[in-house]
Amino acid sequence: MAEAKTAATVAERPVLRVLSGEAISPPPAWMMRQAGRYLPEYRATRAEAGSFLDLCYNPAFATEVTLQPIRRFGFEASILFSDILVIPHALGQDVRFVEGEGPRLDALEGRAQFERLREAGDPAIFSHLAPVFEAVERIRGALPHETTLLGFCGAPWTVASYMIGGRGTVDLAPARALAAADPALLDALLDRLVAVQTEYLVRQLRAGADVVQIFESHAGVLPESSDGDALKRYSLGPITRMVQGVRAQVPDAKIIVFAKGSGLEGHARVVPETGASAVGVDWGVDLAALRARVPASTVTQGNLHPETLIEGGRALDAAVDAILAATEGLPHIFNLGHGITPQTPIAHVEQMLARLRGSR
Ligand code: 1CP
Repeated sequence: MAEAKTAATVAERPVLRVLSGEAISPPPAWMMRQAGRYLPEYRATRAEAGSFLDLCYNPAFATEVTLQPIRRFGFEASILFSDILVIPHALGQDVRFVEGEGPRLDALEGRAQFERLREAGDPAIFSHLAPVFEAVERIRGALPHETTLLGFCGAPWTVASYMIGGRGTVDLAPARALAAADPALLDALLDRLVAVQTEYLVRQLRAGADVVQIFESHAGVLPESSDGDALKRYSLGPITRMVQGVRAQVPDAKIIVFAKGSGLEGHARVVPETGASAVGVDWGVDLAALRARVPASTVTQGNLHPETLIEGGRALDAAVDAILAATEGLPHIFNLGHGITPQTPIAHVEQMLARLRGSR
């Protein structure tokens, strides 16, 4: 079971302090996709585990790869190693990860496939996901006390887009076509994802996650909405229902929402509309402009461009400095503006942290 989040625990975990509104200098840091193929120790564990899903569903291996970036870099937060697509898998959809290509699902093309999915209350969903909760418990037990543990899931629209398209696509054409052809079906799918994933996040929090992050990786590509507010209709609306549903069971839950591609205005809407504790900022947004646009009390996270991390050198130092300048005296968690990529040199991650930690 999770430890009680006493005031003392919060005081000892810098990421939780920032999420409670405190500005810390230098800001605590972690990286999206911090466990992954840029690390030789990850590649070794991955080879031992077998398939990508075998790694996700094996609590011992999932714990090991979650801890690897903490041991190597001492990040202030750790993120559960899993994937947003374990949810379609738990709903009964076929999910595979093809080496070098990414995820492949049996595309959900219409009502016949939807009706074969498990219903939200089906206990089989959570017995399928039991290894994830076991991993969360083990990770929390193994982490340094001061390190915050994040759980996560995908936002309903992003997960639905993979379920409908069967794979990642740039323009999400299959999901947008379904929205036009059968809007009620898309709504039913989004509703099911809201219900299942609300429970999923609650169980991660109860297993020991301190914080959860909702990844809306495809907030920049949405179907048209008759009321002209597609961001609310497909993205922020379902996310809001999840935030409220989680808080109905875990009243003080800390929730970060990352709505990639939603632009400056979309990012500015995240906290006021969803009630999230913080907004994750993608690399396409000018962080200084966003900070000028939102109240000083808003907690932000981000947003170093992953390509700048690959480039290294003076460009990297300058980009770290710019993030610090934009967030000075404000509650901010240092991160990338999207996931780290496999070709990133480890020395550049070290350089990034040295610049950050030497900045005081
Ligand atoms: O073995 C491998 O290295 C496979 C690559 C990989 C990894 C390391 C995939 C396949 N998923 C993951 C882990 C993962 N995925 C984490 C782990 C925790 C961490 O260290 O950050 C998290 C949080 C995710 C979340 C995820 N999966 C998102 C949302 C965030 C984002 O990057 O936008 C998405 C969209 C996915 C789907 C997915 N899983 C994997 C890939 C390559 C993709 C993207 C596919 C595509 O759009 O084409």
